[in-house]
Amino acid sequence: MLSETIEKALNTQIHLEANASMKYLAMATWAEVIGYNGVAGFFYNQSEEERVHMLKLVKFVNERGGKASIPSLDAPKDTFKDLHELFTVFLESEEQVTESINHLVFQTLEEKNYTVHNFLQWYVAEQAEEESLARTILDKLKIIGNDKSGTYLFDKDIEGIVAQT
Ligand code: OFO
Repeated sequence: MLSETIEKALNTQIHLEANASMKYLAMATWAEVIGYNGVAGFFYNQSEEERVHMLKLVKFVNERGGKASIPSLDAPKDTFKDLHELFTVFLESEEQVTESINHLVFQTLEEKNYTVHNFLQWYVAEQAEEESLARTILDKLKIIGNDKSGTYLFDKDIEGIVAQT
């Protein structure tokens, strides 16, 4: 069973994951229109992943005797100065999701709800992975700076990251 507090917190998480999916879709669109096809592929992929994260939560809440609430979504930012800003927004979004997951984990410990605690471990690991990926990409972009051929190669390179996921 889910307490009211945990059900509410899980529903907040559903909202965050759904918003992340839309944010990344807007980022994919921005990149695709400019011609960064590798980056667009990366964010289409991320958007899909976030939808899967959301669905996992929806099913879990419903199976545990709660009711998933399907949120209306915020309009995502869809214009970016450059790739550096794009990936900075990505990192910030992931940090926000991590903070929320950590708080949720804390709440499950307070309530001694080990079933939900256990379920959330997958999200804890996923967040660590996503944050470190965002940081690695930002480091690369810092090295590239304004170099045009470096940016071209970066866009090609990132296709490899999509292929691995
Ligand atoms: Fe689901 O928010 Fe990141 O991965």
